[in-house]
Amino acid sequence: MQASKGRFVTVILLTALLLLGTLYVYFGPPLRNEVVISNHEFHLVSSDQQRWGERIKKLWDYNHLRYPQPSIVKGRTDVVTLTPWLAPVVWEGTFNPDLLDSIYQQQDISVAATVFAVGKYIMFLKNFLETAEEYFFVGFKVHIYVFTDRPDEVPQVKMAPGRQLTVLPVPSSNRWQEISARRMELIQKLIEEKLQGHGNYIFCLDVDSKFQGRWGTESLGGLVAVIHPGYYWDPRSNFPYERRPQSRAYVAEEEGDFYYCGGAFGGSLGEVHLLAKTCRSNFEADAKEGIEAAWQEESHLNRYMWINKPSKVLSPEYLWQDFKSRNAEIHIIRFSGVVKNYAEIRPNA
Ligand code: UD2
Repeated sequence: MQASKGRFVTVILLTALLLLGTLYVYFGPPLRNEVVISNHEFHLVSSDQQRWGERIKKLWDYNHLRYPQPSIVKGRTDVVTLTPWLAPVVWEGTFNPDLLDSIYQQQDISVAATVFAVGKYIMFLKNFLETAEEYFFVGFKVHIYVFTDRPDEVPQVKMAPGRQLTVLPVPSSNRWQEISARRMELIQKLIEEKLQGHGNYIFCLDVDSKFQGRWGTESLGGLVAVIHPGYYWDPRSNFPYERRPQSRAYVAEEEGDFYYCGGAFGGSLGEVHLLAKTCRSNFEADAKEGIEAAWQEESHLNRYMWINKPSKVLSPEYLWQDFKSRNAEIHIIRFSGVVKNYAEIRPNA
């Protein structure tokens, strides 16, 4: 009886010792410096900088490194995924959304979006905002700036924590061309006056559109352009670039890479500021000489992207058109222009 009691106490003591040893190995002071992964880079961190909380977080963070094995010999073969200047072209199936999100979550990024709803275009705003809640940078800090001449008609849309909306009044106009083109000036000013130091990325989007699928961290880059859904099978001589050499938006027949959308573009605040400022000043200099480019700011944007190559190109998944049937290479539609009756909604025909 006495002997079995002694054995029992020994077992208890050994178990407690083993438990303490395990805790010490995981959470005790390290014997040497360690490599930890932070913000996508490897850093040597000295042992005394480590705290308990950080260690637990680190063990947790390693989970983001568990994902399916990537391959360089298997993947999408029906589309081109790199431009000739080696910018990625983003298509469904070319990225791991969870991995990308976990990388950007560690950087605590915030994303601004601009949308213009002037005159009757206010009718598109509700759908735009509601679908953005569902698909646009879900789980990240998002700040949507709505430019409108009808602030009272901005719909109340419930936004998730970390997401917010600011309404900025703008004057009405009798010409849709002017509304569309003035966006560059207002985006330039917004970045200068409100966004410097208050965010990382910005996207500028058409309001007569809706989100239908994930638009997230895979789209982030320095200068980001979206390929227009209407022309990507065409030779560049067919692109609706501005073809008059007098215009600052001019692109010659044998020039140009892709035809990009005016309805969606973005990137870092610095890059988008430069783009908006350049397109605005070229547009205004043209106007002084009595020229308006074929597709207003879209023409100037295309000229800009020809000279200053985008660092990331988004496939037409990122701006499809609802009136078009989906092509075979489009596995998902993320954002699309809704069908609209131009004569009914524009202030001029
Ligand atoms: C294309 C572009 C658009 C712009 C335009 C040329 C796409 C999908 N769309 O579309 O971005 O480059 O050609 O100028 O690439 N707006 C108002 N009120 C108005 C008129 C326009 O708020 O009365 C705003 C609104 O945000 C709209 C945007 O300007 O989404 C562009 O106007 P649009 O949609 O009428 O231009 P559209 O369809 O010709």
